[in-house]
Amino acid sequence: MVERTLVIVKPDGVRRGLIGEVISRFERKGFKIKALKMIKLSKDLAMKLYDIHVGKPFFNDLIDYMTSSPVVAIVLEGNDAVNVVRLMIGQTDGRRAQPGTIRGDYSLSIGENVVHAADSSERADYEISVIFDSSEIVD
Ligand code: IDP
Ligand code: MG
Repeated sequence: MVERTLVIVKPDGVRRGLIGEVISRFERKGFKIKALKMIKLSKDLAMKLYDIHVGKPFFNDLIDYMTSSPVVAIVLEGNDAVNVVRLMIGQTDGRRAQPGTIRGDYSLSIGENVVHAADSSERADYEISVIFDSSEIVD
């Protein structure tokens, strides 16, 4: 089923010059880019994006990290986009993520792990609406 998902190149990914690498992997896989922007997340937006993690021990560090420097937010569309993109980014902890995945190839950390991706279709719709106005998404 064709669906959309949200990917974010996190601050460490942007700082390390991995924007193009991340985008090109998804383009080569066959996803269509429906929206794309660089943005410095406000604390409010970061907290909305990660609302499900409120109260967890890493929450404050996560918000500080996500607001520390600009990110690149991308809406991707394609068959089973949510699950395929999650497979392509790999496990949360870069030390455990499979080589060949983005985190498996570029991260050694559970916190600074280069990319974010929505983990369900419902979360994708919600997260896209947090970051993008509908006028910013192409048909
Ligand atoms: P995900 O990004 O693979 O979906 P989540 O469990 O949803 O992983 O966590 C969101 C983000 O919070 C992670 O990508 C990572 O940046 C951070 N995070 C998750 N667990 C930890 C932890 O145990 N220590 C530090 N940061 C964490
Ligand atoms: Mg998650």
